[in-house]
This record gives sequence, structure tokens and C-alpha cells, in this order.
Amino acid sequence: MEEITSLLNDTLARVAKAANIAALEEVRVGALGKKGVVSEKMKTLGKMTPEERQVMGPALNGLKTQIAEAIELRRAELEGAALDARLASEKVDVTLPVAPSAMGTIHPVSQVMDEIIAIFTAMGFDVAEGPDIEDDFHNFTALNFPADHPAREMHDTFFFNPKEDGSRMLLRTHTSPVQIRTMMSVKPPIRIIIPGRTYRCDSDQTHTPMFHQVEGLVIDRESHMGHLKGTLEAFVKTFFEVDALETRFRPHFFPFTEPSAEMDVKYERVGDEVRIGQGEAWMEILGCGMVHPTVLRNCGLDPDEYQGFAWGMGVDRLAMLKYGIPDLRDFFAADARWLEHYGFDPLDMPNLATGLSR
Ligand code: 2NL
Repeated sequence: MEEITSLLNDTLARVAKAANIAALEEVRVGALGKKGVVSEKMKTLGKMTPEERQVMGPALNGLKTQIAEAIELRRAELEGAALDARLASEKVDVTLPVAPSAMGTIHPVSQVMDEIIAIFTAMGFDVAEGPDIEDDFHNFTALNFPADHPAREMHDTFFFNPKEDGSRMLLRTHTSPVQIRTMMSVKPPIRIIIPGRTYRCDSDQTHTPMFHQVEGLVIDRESHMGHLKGTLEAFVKTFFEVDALETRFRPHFFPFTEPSAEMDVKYERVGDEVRIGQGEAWMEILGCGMVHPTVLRNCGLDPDEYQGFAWGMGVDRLAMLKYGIPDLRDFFAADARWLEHYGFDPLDMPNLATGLSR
């Protein structure tokens, strides 16, 4: 019996001294393991007399239980301490900036839209938007398209089935209906750009049935062709990130502007590469002009009081030019590898302070 008491005290002292889970496990194996001291003692029960066994059996079982309980208690203590130590050492500072990488990429068309928006909003323009599904008035009539203008034909325009009154809704063929809606509802001065999707029934190497435009509109009392040139020259220099960019304004025709022009920039082709701002060749970039007096009148503005300028450009083509993307149709192929190559970092919003693109 004394032996059992000293075995108990001895083992409990070892349990208390175990400084970590591994040391505690060693004590457990030494006492309760197959060849442990308690197990060895258990094996001697068989050789005892029934009287002895009646005393020693319960005593040894009690010893075993007490040791096991002490070990479990100490294990919980050690595990708690280990967790506390981990919690103290592994701190997460939630105020740190997120890692500078993110899943997925920004499509070059979205990137170029964001770049154009960054440039014009820095000049003081607002962004305006409107519906993709339009009526004939806002898409054509208000814009001074003659009744028999070819752009109205089934050939170019996606029309919906006629309504009961015979009129047909359509997918806007340009973003100009948004300018019409703005001029009809907002008192000048107006300075807006309109990014958005546009639709024409056309599909080949250089045309897709849905494409992207950004148009712009300035209406004030004395806005003139000089403001138009200054605005658009500043835009292309910033957009192509070339300070010494030469431009030229070539007379053109649009029903909604008078006079109308197309703006070209100097460029050079070196192999497959297009270098904007170098060389002697001219590349068309956008169309523009002074808003036609009839368009102003159609929107309830008096051309003797107000005048202004407008322009429009194709975003898909600008994205191809700026980022050297050879095939328009890849824009709409949703090819993950292409997007990985030509896409942009979602956490790098274009802005004039840190640069438009990286
Ligand atoms: C092009 C040419 C242009 C406009 C769009 C416009 C809108 C209104 C009144 C007058 Cl409401 N003009 N927009 C003006 C000139 C050119 O786009 O080649 N776009 C891709």
C-alpha cells in the first residue's frame, strides 16, 4: 500500500513538472503505457492470493484513474498555454493595406473607358449615361438625320418589332441620345462625357455588332471651335502619354454638327508596331464639330443664345491602338489567357496623379 502511495505521489509530481505536451506524453507512457509502472503492477494481481487481490485491485484501479485524471488536467493546462502563446505571437494588423495583388484583370476596353473618364473629369466634365434601348426621336430625328438617311435603314440599325402605333424602338447606334436627353432637361452650361455600349448590324474584321463609344458635349454661350481644338488636343496628348503629339483637323460631314471635322494624329508603323506621336503618317482618332443649330432647336435651346461643340470616338479601336492589340474579335472571346496577358490590375484605377496605365 505504501508503495502505491509513493508511486502516486511520484507520478503526480512528474505530471506537474511536465513543461510541454511531449514531456507529459512521456510521463503517461512511463506510467500507464503497456510497459508502464502501473501496468506492470496490474500484471502482478494474477499472482496474488484472493485476499490480497481484493485490497490491491481497487487500490491499483484508483491509482490508474487518479494518474489519468491528473494527466488530462495537465494536458488541458498545457494546451491552453500553448494557444495563449500563439495568440500573443501571431498578431494580424487589420489596418495594414491589402496585398497588392487581386484575382482577375480589368478588360482593356474597361481600362480605356476609365482612362478617358479620368482625363475628362479632371478637366471638369461630368459623366452622363442613358438607356441602350432608344426611340427614333432621340437616336435620329433630334440629331438632324433626314427621314431617308441610310443610317436609319434596317441594314445598320437593330430595330425591335413595331409597337401598335407603328413606331419601333431600337438599340442606340451611338451615345448621342444621352446628349439629347441632357440638353432637353439641363440648363446650360453643360460639360458632359458619355461612355457606353452602342450597336450596329455590322460584323467583320474591324466591326462588332456591339461596340463602345465615348462622346462629349459642351454647351455654353460662347464655346467655340478653339475650345474644341484645345480640349481634344489636351485629351489625346494625355491619353497616348505623348507631350509632343501633332494633330490635324480635317473637314468632314455629320448631320448633327456644322462645321464638322475628323481629328488625326501623327504616327509611324515600325514592323507590326504603331507608334503614336512619331513619323509622318496621319491616323484618324475621332470625329467632332460645332453642334448644329437645328439640333439645339430640337432640344429647346435657342441657337442665338447657346452654342457648343461635341465629339465622338470608338473606345475599342483606341484600346487596340494604345495597347497594341492586333485583333478586335479577341475583345469578346472571353479567353482567360488573353485577359491575363492584356488585362489590367483591378487595384490600379487610372488617374492623372500616378499615371493612367502601368
Ligand atoms: C465619330 C463621330 C461624333 C458627335 C459625335 C454629337 C452629339 C450631339 C450633337 C452633336 Cl447630341 N454631336 N456627337 C459629334 C461629332 C462626331 O462622333 O466618328 N464617332 C465614333
